[in-house]
Amino acid sequence: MTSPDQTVLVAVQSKGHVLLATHYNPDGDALGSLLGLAEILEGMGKQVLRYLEEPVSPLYRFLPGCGHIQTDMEKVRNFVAEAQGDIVTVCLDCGDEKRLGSNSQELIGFRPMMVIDHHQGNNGFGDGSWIETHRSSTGEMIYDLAEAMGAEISTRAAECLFAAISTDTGSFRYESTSGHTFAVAGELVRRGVRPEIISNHLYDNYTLGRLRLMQEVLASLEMHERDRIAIIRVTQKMLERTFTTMEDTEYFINFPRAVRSVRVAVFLKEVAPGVVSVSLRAKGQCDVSLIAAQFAGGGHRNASGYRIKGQTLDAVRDSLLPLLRQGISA
Ligand SMILES: [Mn+2]
Repeated sequence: MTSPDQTVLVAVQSKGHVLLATHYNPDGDALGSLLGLAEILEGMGKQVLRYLEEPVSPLYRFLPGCGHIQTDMEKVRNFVAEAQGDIVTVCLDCGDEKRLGSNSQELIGFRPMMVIDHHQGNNGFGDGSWIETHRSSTGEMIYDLAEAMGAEISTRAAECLFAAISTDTGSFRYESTSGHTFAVAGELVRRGVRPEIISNHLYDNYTLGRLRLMQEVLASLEMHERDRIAIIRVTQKMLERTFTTMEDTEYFINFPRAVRSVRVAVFLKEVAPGVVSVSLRAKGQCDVSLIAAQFAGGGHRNASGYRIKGQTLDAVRDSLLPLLRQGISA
């Protein structure tokens, strides 16, 4: 474990108002870090605004503090104005300023901005940044930030951070899961987290529609390169037929990834008409962050993604396959 960057630490500690933001389409780590840090800062007597571009997906609504999330930029502007300079913006789990979403330009203007993240290829936007790519999750870093500030971590905050770490490590299974990750998780449990309850919410709480959607998505499975590349897809039609949303596809990619022969699993998502989002998950040597970077995307060595407009799912697959072939044979 390393300690938090001093600029980030001092900025967060010294300001009375904190604006928190994360990437669009937030995952468990993004939300858990944001909500956990919000609880910690409020415990220190600070005014906090939890900003998200869109309302929280039902999957994560059990997280403490969800009800305080603001999606209205007007509220953000007022919060900033009322702070009269006694404010810092903290951007969490977001590797790139564009991933802040459709209001990124305006959010970037709320200075000073501090960045706390573990994504490879984070370009260090902001006035101060604390980026450690070997970390399991941003949630783990928030725990260390709280410790460094001498701040109390309530049960509510601990629940948020535990959910963040659990989701970003695939339930403490991925390569980035370190001894320190387990130590932090242990501390969070000591503060009142009940892992079985968090896991119930995260992993045993799905709708029947999601199971039917899974049926359709898994039926789309294609195997390439002697079963080393697995590709699944989801279309808007599938979502309509099963009364589900794109959020219901979370973790689907783990099924093809779990096949013994598979080196890279790909999930093609028609997120809107003419817009394809691509998720890549690798096992072993293939660095899929390099492949995503070729399409202006980003991520980690074993998990990355990108977006393409104006192409069919088949065309996106066809442009990706040659790079994957190279990646798995490198
Ligand atoms: Mn993360």
